[in-house]
Amino acid sequence: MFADLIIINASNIATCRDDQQGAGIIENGYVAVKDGRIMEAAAGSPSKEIIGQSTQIIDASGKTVTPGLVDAHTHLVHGGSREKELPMKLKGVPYLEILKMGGGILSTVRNTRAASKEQLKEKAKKSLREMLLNGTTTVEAKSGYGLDFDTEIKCLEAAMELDKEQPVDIVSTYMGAHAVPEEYKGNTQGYMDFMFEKVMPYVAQYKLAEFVDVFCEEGVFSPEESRIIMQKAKELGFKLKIHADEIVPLQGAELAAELHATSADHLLAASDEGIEAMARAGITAVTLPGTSFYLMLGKYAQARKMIDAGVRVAIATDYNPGTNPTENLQAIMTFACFGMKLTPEEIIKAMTLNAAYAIDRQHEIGSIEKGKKADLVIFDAPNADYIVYHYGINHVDTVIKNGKIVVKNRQLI
Ligand code: IZC
Ligand code: ZN
Repeated sequence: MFADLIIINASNIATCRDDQQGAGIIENGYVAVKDGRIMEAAAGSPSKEIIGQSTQIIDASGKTVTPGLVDAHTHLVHGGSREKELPMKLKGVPYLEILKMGGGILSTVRNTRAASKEQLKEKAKKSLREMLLNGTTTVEAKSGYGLDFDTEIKCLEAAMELDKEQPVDIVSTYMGAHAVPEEYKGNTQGYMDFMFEKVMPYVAQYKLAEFVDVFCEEGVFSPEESRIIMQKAKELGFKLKIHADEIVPLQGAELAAELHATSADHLLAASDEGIEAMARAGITAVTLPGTSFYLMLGKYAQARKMIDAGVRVAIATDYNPGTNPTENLQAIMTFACFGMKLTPEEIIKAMTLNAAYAIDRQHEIGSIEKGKKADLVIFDAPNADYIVYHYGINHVDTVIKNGKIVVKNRQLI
């Protein structure tokens, strides 16, 4: 059987397979693709038997091949931006204080409500292009800047349409529990009832989201409220995520374990017991070191402790207009390295296979092994260390999505 496409002479191939140490590096090898799937990957050169007349050959001499990057935590669809909050941030006004004053998330809610679906799509499409050029082939996208029925649905529909209109795969999350909207100020219970009665059943019925996420944080949703929201989501058939222990320790990691969430995200203030509970329950930790940097927290999630405890650790951007406005996972690699002291191989695996686990796509994407989707990135870098070390620039040369070249010589095609 002839391959459709073969990447040859790759200096390094990070297979990111579960049964391999580190990132499962193959030196000087090739990757063959057939019908949009990985056919084989090995050291050396492909056998003549799989090279036909129409087999496309890409020479990756001096380059590194990885699975397509998976960004497992973003707030992709939103209106406006928040650069006007920079002076306040520099004066030291805390994030939760800005939110309390009606800024932060609530300012983005006003901009998102005012935008049309087409405007939101146009903005998100720009971000998706940026992501793809930087090597991201699958992205998780949360709603949560509408909060009212029409705007939440508008944002989820925008994500669903974008999934079909451009190459990056989108996995949707309903995050009505991102903040209590101004019209329900002081009436969190009323807002929860509204989500339970009006929004969540609709989102479930029309399959507008696969996950439900909750911002469990002081002054936002308490652990008790978060538990109720997550239980309700579970009853409706959603899989669960939680913004847990980001700023104030509230035993969010323990809650994720108790309710068997797919992932718990942030976790800067997670307790040792919470980490142990996550390991026992098999919850993927999504760490967001770009957010630690951008909020100037001087503190990162204890990724090493989590790994040692047996927790699967993913790394994502948290792309959003407030706490990490970047689509670029490569920049986050360097923060992960210096902030969380992970090795480049651990970081690549955390942004591919482990990130796939965080969105329940581990059987389809995240590693270079026979049968998986042929989502691949060729970095113009001789090894994973180099990508992380030479930071702030884009090393991506070629991106292959479902076996087709979608970025070539750093350009979208
Ligand atoms: O817009 O501030 N943490 N949600 C929870 C965010 C950050 C996004 C935002
Ligand atoms: Zn988030």
